[in-house]
Amino acid sequence: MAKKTTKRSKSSKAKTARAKSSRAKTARAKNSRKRTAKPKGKSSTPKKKAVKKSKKSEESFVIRFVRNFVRRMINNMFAKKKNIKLGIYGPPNAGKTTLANKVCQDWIGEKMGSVSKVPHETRNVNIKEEVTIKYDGKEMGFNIIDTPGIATKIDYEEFMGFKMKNKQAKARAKEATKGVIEAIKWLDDVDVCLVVLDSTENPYSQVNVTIIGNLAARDIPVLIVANKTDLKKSNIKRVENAFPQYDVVGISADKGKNMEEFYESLFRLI
Ligand SMILES: Nc1nc2c(ncn2[C@@H]2O[C@H](COP(=O)(O)OP(=O)(O)OP(=O)(O)O)[C@@H](O)[C@H]2O)c(=O)[nH]1
Ligand SMILES: [Mg+2]
Repeated sequence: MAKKTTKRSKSSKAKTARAKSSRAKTARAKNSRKRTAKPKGKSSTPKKKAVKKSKKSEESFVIRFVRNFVRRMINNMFAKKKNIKLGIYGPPNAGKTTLANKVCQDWIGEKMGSVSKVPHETRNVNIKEEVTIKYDGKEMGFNIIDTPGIATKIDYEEFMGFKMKNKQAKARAKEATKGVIEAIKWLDDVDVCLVVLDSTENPYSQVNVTIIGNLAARDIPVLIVANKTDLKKSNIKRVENAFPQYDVVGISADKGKNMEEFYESLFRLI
């Protein structure tokens, strides 16, 4: 019995010692945490601390401002200049591609697409990117978008009049129809627009009114180009009277006539 008692008291003594030492450890740890969190000394008075804090935050604000300013400067230096998306719209055969070619030849020395007296020569939207045009000391970058001619009716028999076989004429009509849809879809993506009209023809057509009405509804700035002024039947006044609310410039894209005034009008538009 006595042995048992001694054993129990020994183990309970050991337990008490372990508990004591663990309590001491916890207390030391608490103290050390306290010391780290709140250092004592003269400089720790609340007022001085607040001044230090505000100085620190002022400093970090200045550093942040300078760092962001430098970052913005670097980004601007290397940022790609935004090109203006210039849509070229109009009825078939008005000379849209001839004008696109003239502009590209003037500024990048290359052509954009094929030209033909057969309507609907352009049946896909063609884009020439990053064409820089200069006028009167100013410089602007354009993505030139040449579109298929817009028509309300496409008849394959019309192409057969240009010595095309039935199958070829039907295929062209199908492609031309798709092209019109593609051109209309692209209206969502253009920033400014040239509407090219054949100045020898009646401007009051359903197609012309639909194109210009569509652009007006979308608030897209429009310059009307009365093309083919080299031809005797050309009548710029008639185009101006048909669309009095728009700037009209008369040119011959084919002969390169009045291109200076064209570029001036284009820069005025933007
Ligand atoms: N006389 C004259 N003919 C021109 C002028 N511009 C274009 N043409 C002619 O008009 C025809 C049609 O020219 P395009 O440039 O293919 O016309 P488009 O508007 O692109 O036609 P689509 O692609 O069919 O919609 C071609 O025979 C051109 O040579 C011009 O200023 N004067
Ligand atoms: Mg064309």
